[in-house]
Amino acid sequence: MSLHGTVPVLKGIDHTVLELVAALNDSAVTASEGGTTPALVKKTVNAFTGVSSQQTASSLAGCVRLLSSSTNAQDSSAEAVALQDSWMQSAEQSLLPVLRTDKADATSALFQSAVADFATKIEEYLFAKDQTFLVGDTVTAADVVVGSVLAAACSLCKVAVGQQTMRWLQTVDRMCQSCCPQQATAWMEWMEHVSLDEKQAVLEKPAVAVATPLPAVVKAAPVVPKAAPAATAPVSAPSGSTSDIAANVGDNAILKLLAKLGVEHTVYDHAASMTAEELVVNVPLTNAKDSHTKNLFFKDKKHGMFLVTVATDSTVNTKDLGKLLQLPGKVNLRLADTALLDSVLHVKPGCVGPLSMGLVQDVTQIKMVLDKALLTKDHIHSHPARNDQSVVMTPTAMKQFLKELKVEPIVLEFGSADAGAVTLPGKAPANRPPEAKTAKPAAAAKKKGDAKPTTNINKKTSEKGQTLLALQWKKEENFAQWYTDVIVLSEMISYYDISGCYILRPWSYKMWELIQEWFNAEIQELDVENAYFPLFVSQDRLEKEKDHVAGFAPEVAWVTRSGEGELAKPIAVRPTSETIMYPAYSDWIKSHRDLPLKLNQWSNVVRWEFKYPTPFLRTREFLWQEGHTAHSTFEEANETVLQVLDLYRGVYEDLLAVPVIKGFKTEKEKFAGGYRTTTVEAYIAGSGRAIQGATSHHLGQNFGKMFDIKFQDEKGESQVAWQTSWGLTTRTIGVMVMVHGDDVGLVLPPRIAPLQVVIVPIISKKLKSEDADPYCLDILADLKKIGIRTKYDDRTMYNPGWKYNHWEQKGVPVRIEVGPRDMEQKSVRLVVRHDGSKEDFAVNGLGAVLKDKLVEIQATMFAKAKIARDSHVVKVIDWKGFVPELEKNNLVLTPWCGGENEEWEEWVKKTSREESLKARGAEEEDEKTATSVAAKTLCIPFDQPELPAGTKCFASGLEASCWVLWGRSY
Ligand code: 87F
Repeated sequence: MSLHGTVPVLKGIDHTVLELVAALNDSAVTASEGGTTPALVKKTVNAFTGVSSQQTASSLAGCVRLLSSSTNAQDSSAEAVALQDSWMQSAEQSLLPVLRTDKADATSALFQSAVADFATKIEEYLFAKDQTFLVGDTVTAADVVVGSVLAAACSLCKVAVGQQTMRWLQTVDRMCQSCCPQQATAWMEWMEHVSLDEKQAVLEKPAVAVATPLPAVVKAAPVVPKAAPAATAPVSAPSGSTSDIAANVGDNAILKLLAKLGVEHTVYDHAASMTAEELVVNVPLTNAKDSHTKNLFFKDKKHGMFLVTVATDSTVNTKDLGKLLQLPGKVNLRLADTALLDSVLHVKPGCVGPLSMGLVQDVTQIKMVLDKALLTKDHIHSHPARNDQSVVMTPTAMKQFLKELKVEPIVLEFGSADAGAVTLPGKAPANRPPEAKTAKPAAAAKKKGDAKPTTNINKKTSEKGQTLLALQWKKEENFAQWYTDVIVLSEMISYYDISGCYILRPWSYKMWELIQEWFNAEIQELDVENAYFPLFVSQDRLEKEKDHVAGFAPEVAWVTRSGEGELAKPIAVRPTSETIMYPAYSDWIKSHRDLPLKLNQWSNVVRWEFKYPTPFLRTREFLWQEGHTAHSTFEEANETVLQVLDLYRGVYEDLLAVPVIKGFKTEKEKFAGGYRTTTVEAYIAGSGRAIQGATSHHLGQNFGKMFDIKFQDEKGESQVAWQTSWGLTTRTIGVMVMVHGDDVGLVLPPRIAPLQVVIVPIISKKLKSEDADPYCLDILADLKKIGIRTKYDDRTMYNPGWKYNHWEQKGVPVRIEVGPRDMEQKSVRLVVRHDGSKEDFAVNGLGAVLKDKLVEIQATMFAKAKIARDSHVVKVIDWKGFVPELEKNNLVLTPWCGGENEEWEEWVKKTSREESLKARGAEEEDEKTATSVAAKTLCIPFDQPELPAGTKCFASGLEASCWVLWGRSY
């Protein structure tokens, strides 16, 4: 059998596969045909010894394709093809995400679970063929490749394969042996080295970490199958080489600390487990006197923070904890949220443990509570700030560790719910191996009429093979978690180790560039020029006009050192640039001929906030544009303020398809340094909150006076300049995500989409990529020519289903599918992201159709968001109806006394907060929460409904002067 035809399918796969393909083409025969397969096997295995797991993973994917195309020759029934397709899809979905993560090393849980999935899929496939397919049949060169790769990958990451797969591997082995017995390869050695019985035993036993205390930090290391790979590794104690230790410990601050403190411990890897319950199931412990830990991090407004660590079979009753701890007065212990975990313990959810104390800057901030039962164990297993590893130590070592940190734990007795087995709904009892490891392949189970094997992993965590494939939270279920899922999964954001700082990946940065491009073109029309001012501001300058910074001072970040030395005077990092720019304005502006001066700068600013951060919405460093203009008259400045405000409306409504309400800020909410602040306010239905989109300030002459920005008018008289300032930040992007995203992921309005159209060829045995390529490339060229941001996804290692999912998560507005029938009919199928609609169109004239389609999508998305927003704006004329409407997630428009009656604004804020908390049965709010239940004024909308004479303010009962819009806000 010749494999020439498969070469193009492998295009884009790494060199290892190309090498394999070259070898296959050299041999061009199957093992059963008595060709050169042993040499091929040798080459194959050599290729996998010492290569990275990324290469292994991508090679596996290539091999799946090879196997599929070669097995097609044997069985082309619809059923076989469908099975092969589903096998391929599943294998690729499990392997390829791994390939794409930076965690892809052979010891990682992700890699292991991907290989396990791959092996399971082969098993399912073989079962589906009634145990005859490939077993005892002709062995193809592709089987040899897949077999070798599977053996190599399994031994690399120590995942055991199923019985049927073993039989198939043995058949492959036997065939190769009979063909050329002298050629011993690492793979064959492995095959011979471990008997089927042993492998079966491995299958029946769970992966167990045997906690043998070792003197040094030791980490499980991949066993490279140079000689005989250790197939029994899952039951062996963690072991590793010194270089592995260095490499792995080097990355982990806690492991480094343990080593530095000389605390005796061992480390092992396991499946990522978000909760203690999962750990118990995923990583059963052989020694009944060992225990994992269950950890709860609480915050109480009055009593501070508590890290509670108990044995997994102890129960913590939050209500009684205050009593147990003998806390005086009112106790309101609440579980800390992600942001607090991040800022104080520096860990992600699911990774908390007693060792987290090692990362805490000021341990006196936290009271550590330790379960007495843990101290009676032989060993305590706990996470080193990552939940796919555990550190094993004796209670004495744990105490030593805490002592070194100067942490004095409060030791308490907690009751046990049910000593021994913690059985969770749908999960295996603790003394049984995880079902995923022993489950019958789904196909086999189905055949026998069994119930579908239940997964042992909580829905909210990494399901095998789905780790990176789906959102874990629905938008309605948990909006904040959903948001985090969306921005991470769509590759917009990566987290960073400084709280409140995030990496903007190309997908989101491109959106910012599109905003910049549009905004730059618009401000150019207003004769605004771009410039750049320094990042730093001297203390003298910043504090010269104390009034300006007064309220903001706590947020200013200072540089106090360079290298080892202290700076003579600290310098501030710009939180905004008035104090940097206006002294220069004072120098530059002398005469009315120097006006107007209209400058804009694109930059980053730093505001060291202490409220919980939210990517894009509230971050310590953010990107923005800040415009600063100086004019000779009030009116001219006013015109600029309103022109820019309309550009902000344009960014939101026209680019981001997010409706906004324009208005004036009240005196209380305006920028204190200015005369009047205008704003655009958006509404986020998912959280029922409003958010300030951008502000444009009329500064009056305040800053002109402060910074001596004066000019001689035409009459030669000295005048103070009238100024404006205005800013728009990367918050725009977060608002757009929140407004449009759905339970699949991001949904992008076309004008802000880095890619507007993606072309996906439906490659199958009916359509080869070499045939699809010219067809799709022509479409690509046509669309690009007319300015549509288009990509042809011709990657061969991903199947169409994977690509659909990927681009949907990234929110690409339109997908073009090209299948064999489309090609025959010279058409394509368009699938629209925001509503899932599908329609076929002729290729001829497709560009024009798509141009219209994108405009239509943009308009429909805006209309949809506007309907959602409008349905949440209600009018209320008396106090009675106010809080109930807020509780319904509404923005509330009320008659307002305003003006000098500023104190009523504070009254509404305070009273609405109290009433809301009462309605919810809660006592108080965390002051750090970025999302208070109190109502704030959003704006006095420009667009005012009629206010009949004599209308009273809804709060004060005084004469109303206008309508004001209220809401809970970010
Ligand atoms: C934080 C620290 C120091 C906001 C701050 O809105 C100073 C400030 O002046 C500060 N946070 N502000 C107000 C910024 C006003 C204004 N600046 C130019 C804008 C638009 C762009």
